[in-house]
Amino acid sequence: MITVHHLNKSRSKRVIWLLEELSMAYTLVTHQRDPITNLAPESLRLIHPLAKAPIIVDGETTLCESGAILEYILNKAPSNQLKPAPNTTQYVQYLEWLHFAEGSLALPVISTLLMSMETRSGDKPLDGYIAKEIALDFSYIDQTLAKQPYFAGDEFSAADIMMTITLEIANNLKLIEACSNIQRYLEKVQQRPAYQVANSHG
Ligand SMILES: N[C@@H](CCC(=O)N[C@@H](CS)C(=O)NCC(=O)O)C(=O)O
Repeated sequence: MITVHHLNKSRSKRVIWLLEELSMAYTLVTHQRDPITNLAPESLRLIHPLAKAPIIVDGETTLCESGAILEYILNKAPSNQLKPAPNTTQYVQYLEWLHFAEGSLALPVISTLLMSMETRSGDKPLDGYIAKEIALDFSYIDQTLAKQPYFAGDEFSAADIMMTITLEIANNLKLIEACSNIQRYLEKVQQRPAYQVANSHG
């Protein structure tokens, strides 16, 4: 059985959400962030040298990186759910968004989060670059969700799980208040019972 090492308020919500959607059994081990530094505790470093959540352990396998973990779990899932069939247009969209969440969108969003915690004053040379990327990315996302209900088309998929967590961070940072399609989308996916189980773990 898969053990999920969950860190409160982190991307490990993606892994719990996916396992709940697939009704797959798992064991949950929760680690708490340091209340002052907000970093992961030493207990996570004992599981994997990178000490970043999520991490899963499955028999002899230990794996970090949320996108890789989602693909690993989907390959083990008893049915071909939450992933469009290869050689379809939906699959191409699925691949793009599955990787876009961490590959492109996380950089400007997490940089904004870190800069919001910065207490030193002075020039912030990356501001211009980040603002440009934020405007470009969220306009593309909002236009996509104006055309279709989910990232891979008409059906909910694991790409939605990857994207939602980054969109939630952006929403907390008030980066997407004007994006009405993203707002409607978030309200919809947050109603899913599997999401609510994942969210209840903090
Ligand atoms: N790209 C990685 C990012 C992993 C990551 O940065 N995790 C954060 C939580 S969302 C973490 O563990 N932070 C605690 C720390 O850096 O000490 C993924 O998608 O899994």
